[in-house]
Amino acid sequence: MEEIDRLIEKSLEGEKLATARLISMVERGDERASYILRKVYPHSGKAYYIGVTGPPGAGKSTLVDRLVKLFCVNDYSVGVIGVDPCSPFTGGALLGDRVRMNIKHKEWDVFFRSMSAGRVMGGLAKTTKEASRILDASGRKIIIIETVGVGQSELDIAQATDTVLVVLVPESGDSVQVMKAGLMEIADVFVVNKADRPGAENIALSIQGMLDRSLRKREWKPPIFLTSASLNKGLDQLYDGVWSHYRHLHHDCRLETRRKAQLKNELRQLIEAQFSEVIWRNIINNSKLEELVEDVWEQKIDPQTIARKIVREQLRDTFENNTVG
Ligand SMILES: Nc1nc2c(ncn2[C@@H]2O[C@H](COP(=O)(O)OP(=O)(O)OP(=O)(O)O)[C@@H](O)[C@H]2O)c(=O)[nH]1
Ligand SMILES: [Mg+2]
Repeated sequence: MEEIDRLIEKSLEGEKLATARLISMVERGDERASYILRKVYPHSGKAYYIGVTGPPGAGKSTLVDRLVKLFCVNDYSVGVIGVDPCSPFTGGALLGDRVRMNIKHKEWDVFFRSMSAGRVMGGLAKTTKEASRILDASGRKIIIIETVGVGQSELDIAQATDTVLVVLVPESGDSVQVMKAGLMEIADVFVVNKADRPGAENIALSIQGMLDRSLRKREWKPPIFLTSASLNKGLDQLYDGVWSHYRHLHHDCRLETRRKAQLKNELRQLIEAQFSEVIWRNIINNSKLEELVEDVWEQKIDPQTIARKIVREQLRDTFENNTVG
């Protein structure tokens, strides 16, 4: 048996080290990555995916840490992926998180992994999804993905998980800001953390007000929990709240609908990525683009026509030479 097959087999049996090695390969864009993903895919899809997002420093990691413990106490195997959308230079904090969590959970069988933009080849969202599938196939029943809610990352987390926890703090400011961040739309469960500080009730009320005023018809009304992760307060209620969303998803094929919508998006992105790779392969190699610019500049041809022509030629060449990978 090939070494890679042995590694895959061990990971599927739940061995942590093998799983970690597979994830590393996928992360750095190893040539065996697509083989690995093809082999593990049929074994994935059994885990419950939970996303945790919110502003920097809201207490997400502390909260995840507490939730992990509750899942472990209840005999669930857990995998955690911490996503750092920032550059490798600011990635130090996350590594700190991971180490801290690892120490706390020495007694539990938890798989922790951090992903940072600086290390990952081929897109953080894509790699996070791939890594979580490997974890899923390795038998982790609960997969938690933590990401800082800045910009695109919170939308990505909604694309990759079954239940999204949006963590806010009393300082999160007025509700308008919450809405601007796009967090309102993706939240399945709201958490007002650091409830030991003043203003927690107020922010909970303004979230509630916004939910009530929201025009969108919702099958699920996102509950709001007040927690104090560092003081271990409100965690049991939150834990139950997460499971109630899980139960909601298991009625009327909602989970299936959600995951299929995610798959549709994923496929669209992958097809687009492959398509543009095929299109650009030769054009970039031949530095043909400059020549085309000259033609357009001299008004020999218009941009629309040339773009269409290029795509047509490129696709024809690709299929005739049978170079589609
Ligand atoms: N007062 C108070 N502090 C808290 C609470 N939860 C977490 N903290 C503190 O807030 C700080 C940030 O906590 P983290 O868990 O690292 O926050 P985070 O959201 O994961 O941070 P990033 O991943 O860097 O965005 C730490 O010093 C925690 O001890 C809480 O409920 N109350
Ligand atoms: Mg964190």
